[in-house]
Amino acid sequence: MLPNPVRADLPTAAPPPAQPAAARPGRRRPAAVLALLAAVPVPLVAFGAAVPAGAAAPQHRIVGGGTASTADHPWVVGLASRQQFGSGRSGQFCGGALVTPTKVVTAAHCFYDESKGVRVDRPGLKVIVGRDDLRGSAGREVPVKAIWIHPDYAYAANINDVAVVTLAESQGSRPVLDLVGQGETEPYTAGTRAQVYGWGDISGRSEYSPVLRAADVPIVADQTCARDYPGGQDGKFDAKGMVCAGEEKGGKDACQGDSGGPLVVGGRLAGLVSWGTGCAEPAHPGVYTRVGAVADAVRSVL
Ligand code: 4AZ
Repeated sequence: MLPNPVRADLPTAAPPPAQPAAARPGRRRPAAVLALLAAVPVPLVAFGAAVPAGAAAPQHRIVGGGTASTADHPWVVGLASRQQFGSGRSGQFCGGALVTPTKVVTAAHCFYDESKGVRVDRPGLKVIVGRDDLRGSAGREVPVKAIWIHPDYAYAANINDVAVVTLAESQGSRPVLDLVGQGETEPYTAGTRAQVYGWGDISGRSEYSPVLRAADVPIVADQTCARDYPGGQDGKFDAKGMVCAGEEKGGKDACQGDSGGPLVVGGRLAGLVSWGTGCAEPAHPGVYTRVGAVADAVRSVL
């Protein structure tokens, strides 16, 4: 799920409107419901704020982990549309990873309307490079030349949720992230430590982080994830093209707004934030596009 677009009747400087937590379905679809709920905008006053000390434990734990820096992880980028999402957080709505000086790998669903399931333009799309704090102007906002969506991307089933964005300006010698190779299985061994990065929701209550965050999450066994997501309301896990990461007890996870962001194993791009039920809930780990399943297709357009 992407942050809600700023409605035309709201000042563009406003952050994405919040949704009532209780009513917000955990999964990023069906989003038609989300669109309706979004009609009651609540300004986010507590941007980046943690739950106050002594407050009752939230139902959805924060993503966990902590703040991170693009100085240490220079390949982490944000996708942004100030026109659509407002300028408060530089227009950020998804994450991605720089894999060559001109190519960013992200999720296909970042370019789909969540309420209709159709391909959409992101007006004035930019890739934000080298900016930890979205309230500032560090780094660059790089214009985009082309967007490739996996030809077999299936929106409703979340299959092949991968896209490649071509930058209009080369990032020169900026370090890039290598991809896990096609058919590799070792990076997906259960229990392997992985790191996920993003500026998404820190609480499951549409509190989008203004600063880059990272969490350390273990790879979940395919058979466990198949049990966690058997299909139906919670969505169906497909080990051919997906991988799960997170503690079975919950507590650390990717969330709304992190979509497309990198899941890194051993210093390589192993997954892309794709979907899941809620955020950081027990027995509902984050589901990622399995890069080892789409690496050849991605490489063909790099
Ligand atoms: C989303 O809505 C989303 N907890 C992303 C990741 C996860 C859930 C939802 C995983 O984009």
